Amino acid sequence: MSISFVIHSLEIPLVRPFRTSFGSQSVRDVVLVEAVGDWGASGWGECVTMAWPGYSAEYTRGAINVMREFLIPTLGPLIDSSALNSTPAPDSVRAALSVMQGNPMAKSAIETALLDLWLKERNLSLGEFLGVVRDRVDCGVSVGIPNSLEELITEVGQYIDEGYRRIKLKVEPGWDLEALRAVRNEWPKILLQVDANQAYRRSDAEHLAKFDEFNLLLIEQPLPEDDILGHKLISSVVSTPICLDESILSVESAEGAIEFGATTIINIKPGRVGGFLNARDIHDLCVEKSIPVWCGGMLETGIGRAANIALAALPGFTLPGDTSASSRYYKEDVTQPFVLDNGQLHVPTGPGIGVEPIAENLAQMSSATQQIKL
Ligand code: OSB
Ligand code: MG
Repeated sequence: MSISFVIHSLEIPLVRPFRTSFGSQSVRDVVLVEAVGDWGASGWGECVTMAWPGYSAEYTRGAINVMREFLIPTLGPLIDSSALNSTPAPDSVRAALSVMQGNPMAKSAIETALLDLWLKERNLSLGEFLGVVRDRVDCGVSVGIPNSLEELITEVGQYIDEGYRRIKLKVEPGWDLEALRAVRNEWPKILLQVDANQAYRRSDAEHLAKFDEFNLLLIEQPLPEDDILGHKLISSVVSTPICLDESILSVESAEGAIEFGATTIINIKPGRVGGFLNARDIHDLCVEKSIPVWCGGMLETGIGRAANIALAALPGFTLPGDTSASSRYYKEDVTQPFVLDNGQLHVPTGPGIGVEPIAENLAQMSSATQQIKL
């Protein structure tokens, strides 16, 4: 049998610019990986890299390159040896990709495309495969750094009116206490948290302790990715729970950070940890260790979002995720839009990830398409 891959590059304007401590974007450069089986079906995965290495070392053009030159070719023998009309099993795909270091977002996109195809062959949904325990998930929303406090209040007010169950403010030195004070004054009771994307340093511990008065659910990734000791030091000065995002790259790094006392809550993003199998394994570890988890986001289109929502329906995901409706990001999504229903999104139930790109939208948003034959 044979499977070929198509890498679709898309550009989709965001409904508003999204600024974080690592930069700003107004257009999402999306990469969708399509695994095409020779029996006609396709599986889809989204590569969640940004255009530049600001969030992590991976970035879009590098990810496309590593997929084409190394990750897809390394799967050749596995795909060739699979039985007629059958996609290699998810575990074997993960094992084959693991001979290459790093590049978790690129690996995740390929693994998910093959997983989607494998699930479709079995008429199984990703949710059934992962073991979901609910049919809808609580949604939060991540609020970028705006130009003014007035803009912030307007934007947050709009999300609260739409029904979002938790607000996350992006912060950085110079945009933190005032923003928190303004939001807390307006809405004393909402679930509120912040994300610094590594913008502070160990010497900011006393400053971060001032966040405590705002009754936050958590402070996400205040320090650089590799500063595990720093996060432990910060948590001895700050009472608000510290939650790691960028620092958690595997089950082992999760276990290390938990045991060391650097984190008490974890943001799980399938792209950051190299796919849904690793994401599920980190979830299972966190359940065992009584560490609450929530599902992060990377401004995904409906393709990545559909799969994230299934993950977020696992039992350990006890906090609302950054799994927002399509309208939070895009005027038009590449799939049927995900629409908020009383602050929640429904877990897709169709085979595989449960959604497909709408051909017209894909064509219209597409900036380049690369066919890779094994
Ligand atoms: O750190 O969680 C983050 C978006 C891009 C890169 C990193 C992050 C984010 C978000 C938005 O916070 C989450 C989303 O709504 O998809
Ligand atoms: Mg984050």
